[in-house]
Amino acid sequence: MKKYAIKKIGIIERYQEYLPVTERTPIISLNEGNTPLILAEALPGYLGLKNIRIYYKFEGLNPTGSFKDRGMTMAISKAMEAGAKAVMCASTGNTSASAAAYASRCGLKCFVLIPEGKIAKGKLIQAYRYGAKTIMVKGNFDQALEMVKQMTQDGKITLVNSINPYRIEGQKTAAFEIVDDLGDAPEYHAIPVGNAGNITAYWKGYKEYQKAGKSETLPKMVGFQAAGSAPIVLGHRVEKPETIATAIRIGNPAGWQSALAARDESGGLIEAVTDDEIAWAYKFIAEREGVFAEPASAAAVAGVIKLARRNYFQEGTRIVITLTGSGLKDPDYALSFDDLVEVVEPTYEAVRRVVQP
Ligand code: AN7
Repeated sequence: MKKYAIKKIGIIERYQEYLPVTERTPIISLNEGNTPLILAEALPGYLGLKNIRIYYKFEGLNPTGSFKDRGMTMAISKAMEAGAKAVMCASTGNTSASAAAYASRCGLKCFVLIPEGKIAKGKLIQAYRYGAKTIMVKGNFDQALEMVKQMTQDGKITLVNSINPYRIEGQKTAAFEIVDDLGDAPEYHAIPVGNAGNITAYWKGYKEYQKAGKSETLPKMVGFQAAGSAPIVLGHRVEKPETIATAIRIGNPAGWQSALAARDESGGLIEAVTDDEIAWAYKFIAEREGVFAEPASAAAVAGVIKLARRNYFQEGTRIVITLTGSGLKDPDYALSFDDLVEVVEPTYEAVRRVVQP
């Protein structure tokens, strides 16, 4: 058997010519990126879509289990280059997990502000165990972000939320990977929208890659918010955002304007999906596709289902759905569906009764 050298590189090394890095930038990486584009086997048939291929860009397979690692390798590397000693973010969970991990790798102090009681347990565990100072605020993400902006204003602590432009730079590489895999951009790109950094990043990535001659076309960006946290759809701030998809429980997104630009320049849309629609999509992709993503990610799947039902997608096209985070992040939500669970006595007869091949 032929032996291959094991060399797995992160997004900065892979795409450095498209990123604001120099020889002086220390690369703080956990080999993020290079995530699979998984062909949907069940969803097109279920929706009665003929001649349309759907792919899941499964970002749950990044080192900390979400797409945030792409932006964080950039933000932390640039912070180190600038001589930072500490970083800080507000988070619905995934940003804090990622910031904590990358900061620990290079000895930076890390402070995270999270809404008390409203972040998924897996993410909370990560912030703790990667060693971040974890501060729970008795409020929501929007309030936490406001605090972080004030705390980092004097420049002593570096802000690593997606208003840090290096975050967007790193995250745009997901679009590059999709074009590299498909040979061109897909016709549609579906994505959940929370603070609206990622939709901004993908659109930037697709545009830059087209300019570089790597793709001929650009996708329509179709973004989805949770109905109880849908400021962009409603056209006004939501003071008390609510949704079971806690990752996108955000009422005043920092990337609001750039999300509108992505929507309008691409000829796409941003719509809302209900928690029931999210729950249905969440179960479908796990139970029928073997892909376990968190509820916020399922919002994009729910959105594609909704659009397909009104014949939005043209035949002969490709849809890429970004599944932003791993299903393992939110065990409480996963266990809230007990429809497949049976508790039995430890006897052959009892087990036999519930095992019907
Ligand atoms: C799984 O971690 O905002 O629209 O603080 O964790 O770029 O905000 C997370 C957002 C989608 C929305 N899916 O992305 C945070 C945070 C998952 C997420 C989003 C988030 P943006």
